[in-house]
Amino acid sequence: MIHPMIALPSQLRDALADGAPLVALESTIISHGMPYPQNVETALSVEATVRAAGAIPATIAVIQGRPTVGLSVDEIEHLGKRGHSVTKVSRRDLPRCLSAGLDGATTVASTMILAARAGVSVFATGGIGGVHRGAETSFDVSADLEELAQTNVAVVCAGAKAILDLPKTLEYLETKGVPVLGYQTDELPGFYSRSTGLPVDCRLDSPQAIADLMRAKWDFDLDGGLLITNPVPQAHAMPAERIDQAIAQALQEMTQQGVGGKQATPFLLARVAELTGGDSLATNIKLVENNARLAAQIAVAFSQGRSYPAP
Ligand code: PSU
Ligand code: MN
Repeated sequence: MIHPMIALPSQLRDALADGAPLVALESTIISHGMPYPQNVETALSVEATVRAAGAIPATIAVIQGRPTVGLSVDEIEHLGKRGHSVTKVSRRDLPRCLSAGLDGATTVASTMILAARAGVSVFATGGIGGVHRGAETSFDVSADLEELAQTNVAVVCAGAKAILDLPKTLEYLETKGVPVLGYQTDELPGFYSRSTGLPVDCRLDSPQAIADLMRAKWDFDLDGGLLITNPVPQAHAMPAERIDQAIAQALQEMTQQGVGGKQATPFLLARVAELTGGDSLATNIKLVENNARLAAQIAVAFSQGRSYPAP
């Protein structure tokens, strides 16, 4: 069940053997998604949130070429301090990172891969990557979407990042057969804001109902992930016009400066944080914590075994 190349601390190995609820957490959000020291503070508070909700956190990265599930505080601090100088590792970057013994911060896509190889079924992040605006000319579609199509992990997020083309992202997920669930909402959340006016395919109101749907999917050998979208709490949401304006300016600057490829998402997140005077960063931190709490509740329900009626 656990891939032999995965490194994990013995407490996590024992917890997995006991069927305890684990929640995977990514590391690109630490190195590339937020500035130091807020990135490290957030990574640690997110782990504490998972524990408080009764599950066990496992932050994931590649450490000196070892695919590692369950980073130490020192390893989290190391990735946070190195920031953009750590390699951002998605699916295509994993082989090089492993063969050269490098450190790598894992994106949603590669975190899903490592989680699945360790037998962790639930993963909390901020927002997934998706289809970028202008993808019809740039072809920029995040590898996160292909991973959701094929790897059996449920990803809890606050929607796709608002810097993206959300209708196209939803179309892509539909084509790939990825269920997009709304937790206590009928609408796709807008990451920094609570709603987008776009429908999710299914609203579910309890962690148990989500755990049941996950189990039914995988019991029937429908391989691939699920997207569980969880709106940012009202008290921390940003007004849509304010954030949209900052995103529009950041996108324009990105085009002018010729930024693209794997730098696109980190550039946009950092620029939007500057343009909003740090408000988008504060919202980002709150929504990740909120997702960690829901992911822990889903992991607890999922660990209790099948509760939907036997077919
Ligand atoms: N969500 C955040 N901040 C982030 C990311 C997600 O709140 O920094 C990261 C994730 O690791 C995601 C990546 O997988 O951005 C997407 O990058 P790209 O668009 O290059 O696939
Ligand atoms: Mn991309």
